Amino acid sequence: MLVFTVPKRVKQNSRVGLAIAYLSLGSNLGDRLQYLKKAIKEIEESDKISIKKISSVYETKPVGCENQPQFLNLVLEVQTSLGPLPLLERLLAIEKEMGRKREEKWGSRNVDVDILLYADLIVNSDRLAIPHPRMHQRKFVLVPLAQIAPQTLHPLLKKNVKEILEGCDDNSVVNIFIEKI
Ligand code: GSY
Repeated sequence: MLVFTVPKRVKQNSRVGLAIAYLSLGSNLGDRLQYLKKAIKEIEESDKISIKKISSVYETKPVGCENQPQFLNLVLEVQTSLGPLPLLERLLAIEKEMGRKREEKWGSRNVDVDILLYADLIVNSDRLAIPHPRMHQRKFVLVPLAQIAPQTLHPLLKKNVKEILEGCDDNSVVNIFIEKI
């Protein structure tokens, strides 16, 4: 069952039903930059999603799946009139169109797209957890997110992204690979 908890007024423009969400993109197979570019294009061309900000691209060591190639990671700020689940469906469809198979949870991937935050919603369901349950522990997420949204609040931790990054004890190296994709 889908449980939505709305801690306070949903930061959504109720007249037009628009929400700001943050997405994490990663690739560690083949032409990683091309895969990220293609995923960005697919997201931008999606109905009801528009991209507002794009972080730099960072090269990062794999976390949780150590014997794998290095990742390229970035974060997008999007505005969407899709709810969290329809947004997830659209992102999964893009991953699938781009050839991602999700059989292996920690396997290499040509592209992976995760929802980090969706307005100030808290979602806990079998299919979706928002905020992303590990985002506060991962520098490969926090560094690009802090670049484009340092003041954005994590609705569970009640801290902004900059504060979470400063307190994060992941000491993996997250280097800029290219400033502007
Ligand atoms: O959760 C996204 C996939 N992923 C990544 C990633 O995107 N970047 C890094 N550095 N490590 C990762 N481990 C996994 S799983």
